[in-house]
Amino acid sequence: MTLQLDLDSPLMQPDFSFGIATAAFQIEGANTADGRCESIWDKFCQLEGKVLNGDDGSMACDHYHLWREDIDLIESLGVDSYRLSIAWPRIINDIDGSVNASGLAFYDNIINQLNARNIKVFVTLYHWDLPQYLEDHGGWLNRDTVHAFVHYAEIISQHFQQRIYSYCTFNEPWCSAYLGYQYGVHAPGHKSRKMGLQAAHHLLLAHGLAVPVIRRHCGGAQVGIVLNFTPGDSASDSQEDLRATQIYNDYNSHWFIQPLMQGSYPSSIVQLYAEDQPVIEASDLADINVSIDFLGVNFYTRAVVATPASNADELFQLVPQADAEHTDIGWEIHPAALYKLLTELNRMYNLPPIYITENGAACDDHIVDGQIDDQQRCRYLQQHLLAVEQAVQEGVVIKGYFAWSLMDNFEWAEGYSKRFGIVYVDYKSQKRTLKKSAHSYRNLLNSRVFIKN
Ligand code: IFM
Repeated sequence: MTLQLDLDSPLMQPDFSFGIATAAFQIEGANTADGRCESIWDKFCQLEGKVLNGDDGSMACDHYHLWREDIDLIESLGVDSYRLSIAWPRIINDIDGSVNASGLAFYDNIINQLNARNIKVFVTLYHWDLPQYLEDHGGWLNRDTVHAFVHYAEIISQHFQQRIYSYCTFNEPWCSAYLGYQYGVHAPGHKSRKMGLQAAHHLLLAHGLAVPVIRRHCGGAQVGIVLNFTPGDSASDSQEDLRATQIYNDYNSHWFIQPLMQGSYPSSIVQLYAEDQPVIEASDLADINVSIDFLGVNFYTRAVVATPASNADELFQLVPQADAEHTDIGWEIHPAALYKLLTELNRMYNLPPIYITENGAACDDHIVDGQIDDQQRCRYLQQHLLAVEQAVQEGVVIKGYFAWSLMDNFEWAEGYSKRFGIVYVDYKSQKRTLKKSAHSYRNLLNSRVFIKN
């Protein structure tokens, strides 16, 4: 299977941007170099049983030292854009808010190189690596963290201005809040719904307060946020399953997008989880509802949802789809859900332009005779590109697509066991080898040249 789109596809036009994405903690390593302070993920990795095989981010892809080669690699793929995150612990390494010049210098090098090569720079300010000194004071449960983030966002936007094409405040606040504070599977590992909802509120508020500050300094660059969606489909047409699915979607999707777009939280969740509601100050929802230039959508899979057994403490349950195809991380492959998600969000909300900021597959890749024939990933990417194309044809404004990820990397609680890269990483030698999907992505992108000229 090769990646292919018709030459007259809206995705093949010059105004549609193709890119590739990474995140700091997942690739950089060097987690004590040049004044970087500890993050919640450094600490979490040290706790027994939290990360598969006891893996950690101390080496990762050693991108901190191999960034020049990695930029060559990115350029060789022919992408228009590169989405990376900046590690807050490299920049503000002390609770007093002081700035670490070496941290800025590291990203200066990368961003200047990308600018010199005409690769648009999409930066995420927060991709989960909270400085541990803030977690020691309550992390995202403490409203002071909101202000610490705004300070950090100001430092970055003042420094980089329009050298960054697109500023994203947060990547997937659902993960930071729910996986980190409600389900305990991500750093910092708390387990309480009330904490999850409070953390979510503070993350959204930090976004809302940071946007005008970034705008003041960024010289007209785009400012937005990235949300992850695993949309729920009802297991049946029964009233009970439909209701459970609505609650699931309100809790997981609309709890995040509704305040951003409409300045309110879903009333179902406010009522159903009344005791767990966050502390919200009078102007918070108006602040969260700030206008943004783009919405990033990360999509991997869907969920099938049913009403739970009567004694369960959740109001919905997920129904495994044993007969469907899954990726190596156990996620169902269901590209139709991406099309449905995009068209539904477009109907429900007055959206800014969308970027698909992450989409990809974890596969059990192996090098055979120097090659990695990742057929499942190629199929996955092709099917999802067609879903995006279909949504655009139906009038959803989508300006770009980023494959996740440039190269295999630290997959959070799964450690290095899951490979999402289109480039294979041998972690012992740090050798990078293009997988078939990378060759195919490059061919697709290069085939656009005929249109552009
Ligand atoms: O690796 C992650 C990434 O950090 C955030 N989005 C989902 C990816 C796959 O789990």
